[in-house]
Amino acid sequence: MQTIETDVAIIGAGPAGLLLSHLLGREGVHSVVVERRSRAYVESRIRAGILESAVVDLLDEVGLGARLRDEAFLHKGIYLQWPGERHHLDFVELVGRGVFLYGQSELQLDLARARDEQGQALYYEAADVTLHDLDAEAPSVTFLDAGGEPVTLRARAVAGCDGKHGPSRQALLAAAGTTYRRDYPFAWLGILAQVAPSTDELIYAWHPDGFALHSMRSPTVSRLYLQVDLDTDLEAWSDEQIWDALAVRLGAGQGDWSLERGPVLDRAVLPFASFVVAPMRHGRLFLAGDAAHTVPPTGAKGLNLAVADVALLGPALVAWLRDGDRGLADAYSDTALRRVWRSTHFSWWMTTMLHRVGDDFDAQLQRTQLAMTTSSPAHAAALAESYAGLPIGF
Ligand code: RFL
Ligand code: PHB
Repeated sequence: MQTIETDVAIIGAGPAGLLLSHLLGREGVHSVVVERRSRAYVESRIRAGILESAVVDLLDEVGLGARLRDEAFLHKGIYLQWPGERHHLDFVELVGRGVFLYGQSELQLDLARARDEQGQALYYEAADVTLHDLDAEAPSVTFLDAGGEPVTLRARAVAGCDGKHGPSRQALLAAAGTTYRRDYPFAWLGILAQVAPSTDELIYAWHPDGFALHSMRSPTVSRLYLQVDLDTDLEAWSDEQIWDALAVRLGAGQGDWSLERGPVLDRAVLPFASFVVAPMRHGRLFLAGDAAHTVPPTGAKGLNLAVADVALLGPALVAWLRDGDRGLADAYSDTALRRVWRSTHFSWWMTTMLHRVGDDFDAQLQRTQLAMTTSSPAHAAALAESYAGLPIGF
């Protein structure tokens, strides 16, 4: 049995966990990261695509911006559409800032390289990760390393950055806390396709058949989503059926717009849910990112929220563990939850406005909401302010 002493045991090597270790390392606070999956798996997961400008600024400030600044695409806004109409909302005009298109897998690579450079202690393929003594001065985390050998991390604090399905949230809830939850009666079918995007900025489409989204990853790779039923069998959809449904819902053939098709590189059904755990801290356990909250992807907030949590948690742990000042750590949960609930509300609102639920009354309200949002500068600015994101530390 190997025992390792550290300041912070970080569970999960997703964006939240790796960024936290980076922020702590810059300030001389030691951490060890424990991840269930292999490095190759973590780095190839296809997930979010949109970064808020305050998030990009933050990454830049902490030395992670070089490739991002070079390769990310600035999007001034989005298109909102419904049959027969497409409207562009220009966030830069409306609220003075846009968003950046940069795949989560790219950010994951940047973070991992930065951790390599610092010689970060990081265990991939860890099994049976278990948290202990979270109320005590010296909490610990035990696991089996990739070779099956038992390891104990003795820490001063534990950061649960282990996503929706990790053990940290359960550990917190076993001691305290409440889960607020909303399930949605649909899912997204997402594809990644080897084809140039048919649009310069993202298209969010309301359609009687269901929602569709045209996003992208690069000038040659497109990312598209369709609203589908919860129990959808991925195999029941051929690539051609997916493209046909996307073409109808995105309005191909209306005016002179068409949807280019290409080979499908990846496809998945993404379940939809929203939950928030409060408080985000118990004793010496702090939750950050998807471990503490999950939003439906319609508002492009999941990754941004994970970064924003860690931007608070990093300095809070430094102030406490290095400088002996507990103020920020004690305030962490309340401060983080302000933004979490704002983003949860926005994600719920976008989801509710754009997804078909089969009720004609709802459909009329959605159409009215869309018309209002695209015709009234005040309504448009409200969407833009939330989508482009609040300052870190809001
Ligand atoms: P992550 O990225 O899920 O990382 C958590 C890490 O913890 C590991 N883990 C464990 N490690 C040790 N022991 C255990 N027992 C563990 N259990 C889990 C996991 O393997 C993982 O590496 O959480 P983090 O860092 O908080 O980052 C949050 C973002 O990843 C997330 O909010 C977004 O990607 C959500 N999301 C999307 N957001 C968007 O804004 N737009 C999207 O298009 C979008 N697509 C997605 C998504 C999330 C998905 N998931 C979680 C299923 C697509 C998918 C498939
Ligand atoms: C994506 O590019 O994967 C993406 C973008 C915006 C969203 C959801 C997903 O709202």
